[in-house]
This record gives sequence, structure tokens and C-alpha cells, in this order.
Amino acid sequence: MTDFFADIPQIRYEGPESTNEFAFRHYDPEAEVLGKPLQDHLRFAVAWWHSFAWPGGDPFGGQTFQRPWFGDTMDLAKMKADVAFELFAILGQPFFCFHDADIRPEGETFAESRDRLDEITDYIGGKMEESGVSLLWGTANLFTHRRFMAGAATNPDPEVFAYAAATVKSCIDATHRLGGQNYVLWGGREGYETLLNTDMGRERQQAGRFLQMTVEYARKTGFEGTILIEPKPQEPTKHQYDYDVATVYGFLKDFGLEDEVKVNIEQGHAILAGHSFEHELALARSLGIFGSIDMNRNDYQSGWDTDQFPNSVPEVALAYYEVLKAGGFTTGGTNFDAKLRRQSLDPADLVLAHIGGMDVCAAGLKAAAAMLEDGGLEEARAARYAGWDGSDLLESDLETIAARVEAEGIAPEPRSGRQERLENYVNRFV
Ligand code: XLS
Ligand code: NI
Ligand code: NI
Repeated sequence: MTDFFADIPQIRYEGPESTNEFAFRHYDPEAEVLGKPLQDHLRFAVAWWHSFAWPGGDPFGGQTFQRPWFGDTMDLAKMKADVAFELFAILGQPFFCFHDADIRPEGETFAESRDRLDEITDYIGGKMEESGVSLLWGTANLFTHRRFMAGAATNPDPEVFAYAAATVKSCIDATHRLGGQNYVLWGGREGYETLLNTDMGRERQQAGRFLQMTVEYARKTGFEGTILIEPKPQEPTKHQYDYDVATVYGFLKDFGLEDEVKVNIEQGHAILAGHSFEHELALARSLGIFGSIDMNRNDYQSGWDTDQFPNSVPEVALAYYEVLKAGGFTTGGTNFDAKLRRQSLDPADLVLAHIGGMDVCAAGLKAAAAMLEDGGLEEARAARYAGWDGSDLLESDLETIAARVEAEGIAPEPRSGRQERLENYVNRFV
């Protein structure tokens, strides 16, 4: 045991009336919603990078956090893991997610980095066994080190492609060994800073082949988890190839991977792409590639990926409505890809941030479930499209349709879209 969270109690559900800040008011893990415990609906995960590895920097200032485990030794990496599992226990968090760079210090050579990853994987594996906490997903950090400054798979230098491929192999191995339920690829620098030096067509081919190799290797080694791409339009690069769900779907189709790879959708990335979270979720659901979510929120004024903890029940409810409509999570879950503000220095801040996020998600999911059970939105939608029931129009052709319009004297009458009525309806539940 470390003493990092010394005075912080185990967080329990106390109900909406509780004034105890170290308690859940909405997240009752065992409570049944639509015939399933809330914890199995939400499948919460803590992100290792934001909660334990992020130093609190911003573009104008460096580290603000002074965690006792910050440093480059394996002993400190193990202390970080100890603290991580203490946080999971305090919160009752069932899952976590990591990048290789979050859990072990980089070595002098690739082989040393890989050995360190193996060593920390064993250490974390032991803690998972003791605690019953599981791995939602693992991923490779192919964006922080300077070797990746011009991309990983899409780099103009084939040696960087090779280094990235070897890194992904080692991260799939680690994820597989820890029983990870998914493996994520976020193309943090797979894009460009300027078209003046970029061959977009070539880079896209490299990215496609890289993803095929990743899928081939994962299947060959018997990794049965879901492989997920995480769309994001820009930041850190000016333009990223995994722009949004629609772009990723076109890419997967192009490389024959649409049945192999799904998407991990992040609230802040959806906003950066000029969409809403529920837009991205609804599209992924309708394309059959919905996998998992990175839950956070962006500041509406700042224009970048601020990765804050969610705090709006109405927004989160509409997102979970789409998740429930997709049939809920299978291997996916709710990963808090969210970090503290850099002035939030205290250990308690880290716990309270997660309590708030978990409660907002629980309240949102319950509201979404109630809306789905009530069926008002689905009825309204069905009524809006009712004219299509039994219609053979889509099997027809322009000439036949044109003849029919004249023969039957078709003259459509516009009808209300009822938006305000539906907004009022949603507000009854949130
Ligand atoms: C960054 C991404 C990153 C991925 C994992 O914006 O959200 O944190 O989730 O590489
Ligand atoms: Ni992000
Ligand atoms: Ni993310």
C-alpha cells in the first residue's frame, strides 16, 4: 500500500439525497436497468495516461503535478501501478486502459523498451489477479517520442514504419497477455502539417497496410478482442486521416477491414470534427462499426481537445441513448479519457473527478434507458417514416417512378418535423 490516497474512503452509493462528496449519488453498480446491472451497462475504465502519467503541462507551462512516482525507473513505474490499483479499488472501477509509454519508462533501445514492457505487464497482471480489475484496452503511444514527429505508419521514412510496427506488435502481445478486451489505434500523428511536403495517397496506402498487418498479427496470435480505430480530425497534426466515423468507414472499406475493425468514439473528437457525440455514435451504429467510447468533454470556447471529465447529464444521456440503441457495449466500455485541470493538485481531486464523471454517466444512462422504455422518440420516428412501410420505391427506377408520379397524381404535403415537441419530451427525462 502507498499512502497517496491515505485519508480517502472507499466510495459507495448513498443515493441522490446524500451530501457526502465521497459518495455516488447516481452510480449504484448493482442497480438493474433494462434487466442488467448498471456496472455492466457502463463498463467504466480509468485512463492510465491522464490519471497517472500526465504532468499537468500546457503550451505555456510545464509540470504542475508532483507525484511521488514521476521518474524514469522501473521501481517508480511499479509504484505508479500500485497507486493506480488503489484508485481502482477506492472507486470500484472494473477496467483500465493504457499506452506502453504510460506504464513503463522508455529504454535505450527497442529491445530494452520491450523488456521493460514485459516486466511491467507481469507486475500489472499480478495486481489484476489480486483485485479482479480487467483491461478494457491497450494501445501504443506512437506520437510522443520525436521519432514519430512526422507520423508512425504514415511516416516518409520506412524505418519509422518498422519501429511503429514492432511497437504495435509488443503492445498487442501485452494487451493479449493481460486479457484485454479490445486493442485501440489512435493515429495521433497520422496526418500532415503541410501538404507542401506530403504525398497523401502514399501515406494512406501505408496506413491501410499497417492496419491490415495489425489485424493479421492479432488474429494469428489468437487475440480475440475487438480492434478499434479512434477517429480524430486534427490535433496534434493539422489534419489527421482518421478524421471522423464516416472517413474511417470509407478507409476500412477501401482496405477490406470493415468487418474486422470497429470504432472507439470520443466526445471531444466528435466536437472537434464539427459533429455531436451522438451523431458519431448514431452513424457508427447504423454502419455496424460501433465499438467503445472515450468519455470526456471539450470546453466550448477553447477549440482544442481539453479532455475534461463529463458534467452534463442531458448531453451524456443522448450519447447513451445511441449506445443502448446499438445494443449496448459488448467488448467496449466507457473509458474516461479525461484529465484534471492543471491546478487540481490534490489526490482527492483525482478521486472526485472520477466520482463526478461516473455519476453523470450513470444518471445519463438511466435517463436514456427510461426514454427507450417509454418509446416516445422511437414512436415519433416510426410515425415520421411511416410512408415508407411497404413501399417498393427503392427497388424501382427513375422512369417507372416518373410515370407513377403522373399516373397517381402524387403531390406531397409537407408535415411538421416536431423538433421542439421532441426537445420538450427529452427534457422530461434528463
Ligand atoms: C487523444 C486520444 C488518445 C487515445 C489513445 O486525443 O484520445 O488519448 O484515446 O491513444
Ligand atoms: Ni482525445
Ligand atoms: Ni481517446
